[in-house]
Amino acid sequence: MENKRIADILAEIGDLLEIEGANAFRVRAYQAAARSVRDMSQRLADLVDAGEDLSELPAIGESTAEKIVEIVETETCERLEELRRRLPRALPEVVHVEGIGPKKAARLHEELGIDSVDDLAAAAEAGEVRELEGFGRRSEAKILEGIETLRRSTGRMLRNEADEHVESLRRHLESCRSVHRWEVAGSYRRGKETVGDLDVLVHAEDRERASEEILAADVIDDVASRGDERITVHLASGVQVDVRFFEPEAFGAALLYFTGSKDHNIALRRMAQERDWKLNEYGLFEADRRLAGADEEAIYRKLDLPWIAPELREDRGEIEAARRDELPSLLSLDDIRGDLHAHTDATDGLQSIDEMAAAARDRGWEYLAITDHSQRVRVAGGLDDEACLAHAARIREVDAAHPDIWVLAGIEVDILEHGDLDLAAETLAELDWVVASIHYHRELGEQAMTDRIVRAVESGLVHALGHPLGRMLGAREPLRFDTERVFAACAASGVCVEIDAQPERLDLPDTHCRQARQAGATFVIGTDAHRADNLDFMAYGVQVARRGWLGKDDVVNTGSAAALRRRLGRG
Ligand code: DGT
Ligand code: CA
Ligand code: CA
Ligand code: ZN
Repeated sequence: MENKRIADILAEIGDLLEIEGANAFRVRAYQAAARSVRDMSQRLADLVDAGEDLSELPAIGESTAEKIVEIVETETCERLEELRRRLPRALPEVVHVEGIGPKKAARLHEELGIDSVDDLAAAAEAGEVRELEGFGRRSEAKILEGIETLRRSTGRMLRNEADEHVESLRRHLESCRSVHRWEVAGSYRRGKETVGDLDVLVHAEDRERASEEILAADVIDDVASRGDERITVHLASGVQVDVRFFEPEAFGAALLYFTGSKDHNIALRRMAQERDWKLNEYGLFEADRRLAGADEEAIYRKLDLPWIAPELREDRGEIEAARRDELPSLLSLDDIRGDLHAHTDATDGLQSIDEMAAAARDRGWEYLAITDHSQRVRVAGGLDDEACLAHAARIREVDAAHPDIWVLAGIEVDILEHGDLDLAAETLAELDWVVASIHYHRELGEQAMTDRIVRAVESGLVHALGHPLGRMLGAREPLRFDTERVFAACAASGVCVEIDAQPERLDLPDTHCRQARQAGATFVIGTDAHRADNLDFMAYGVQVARRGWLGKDDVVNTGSAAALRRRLGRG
């Protein structure tokens, strides 16, 4: 049982309780617990097996802890089954459409008999939704857009979900005595922001035995096909895993082929053909003679290329760059020396300043900026000027108590509708680090949106533009604005462009990273952590940066605390 499924069940209970009009406190408790579970880096099922007290975990109370144990043991929970018996089955599905909360879902069900996303699409297309009080033409159009986004994303996992599955597979494959070597290829290895299925390559001398061992995994739900070369299975979550067997002399060629991307492979194969060679998943061949195949590097070398990092293999100019020996020297996770975007329990985070600081220090980082929300974000208990300054004073106390890490007093200040900032200039000037982000008024025209962001960037009060596109993968479309103008403004004003590393955001996306770099911008990778173990999201941000061709020098938080102090004029 993986964390994601536990989280989905808790979230569904919360949604159904809200539809029923249950006490708001209880609804929020389930939603907070669901989010907490979803972002947790440890496997809850392991903690349950070990008999740990789950109520010690952030946002998990005693009754939720009991439910989690029940879910791990029975794969469901009586509370959920009971709610489902009373309420229409498909409501939780409808709630996943952007702009539809549990209340609206309940009304759509009562008044139009909508029981599924398909029903909703049909009703919206027929113009029935706009007739309902409180919906209207615009929200009908938004619903259709939301359904589009949802449909496009179905079947793809976020990076943290993919990691959870890979971790389950790793535990199992390492216990299979006949499996001598295994690697995950495909989009997972290329570090793509979402992953469709997992492509696993295996070397085993005795394939028959290895297959038996592999198929004994309890994470495997069903076996779709089984042959001598390849096994296809589905995990309980529905994720497909293709396992392919290769011999050592072909393993590098297989890794290259199945890492892709397809376009990168095609370009390489063309280079081989120009030399009258053949490149496939078994090797690089001249007639029947294998020129290379055991490792990727040798194949690239034969083609007169240096090894190309998987994150770059998208046929976006990497082969040309490799040929000219101009591949970027990519950033790596070890280069990161701090995080400049984190929340605490002063707003919608789950842990204290002290706990966050200790966790950052435990990762060997030299600094951490605490950037809670400003007042406009009411749902998160955003801070007004007075509360912000009081919070800054507390952050500085914690900083003084931790001589081994610099805890910066910061804020994630909202960019208001016309580009004003949500806190007074005098307040912001008191702080060490200001991230400016958009959370509301997302529907402006492109011109107005561009002006708004540029105005905030040019205010002289902000250090970073937070999650610039404002997208949520599979759930919310990006804001529409002139990215070129905004990145140029960031470059000119010395405002860092953030790569928000939350797996559901990964914002900026890779292609925009390249565009922003072209415009001369500098970057910061922020975890946007809402709890201590979210600091691990940094790895996802680094992956995006690598896919965006960024090097160490492009990213501010690869510098030392001393360098950051100098940059901020606090030397
Ligand atoms: P995904 O799973 O949708 O996130 O994306 P990928 O890139 O993992 O794609 P997938 O799983 O369909 O195939 C894995 C790799 O196998 C792909 O990146 C390149 C290689 N591959 C698959 N089909 C072809 C093909 O028809 N031609 C070539 N050259 N390569 C292929
Ligand atoms: Ca794949
Ligand atoms: Ca595949
Ligand atoms: Zn934010």
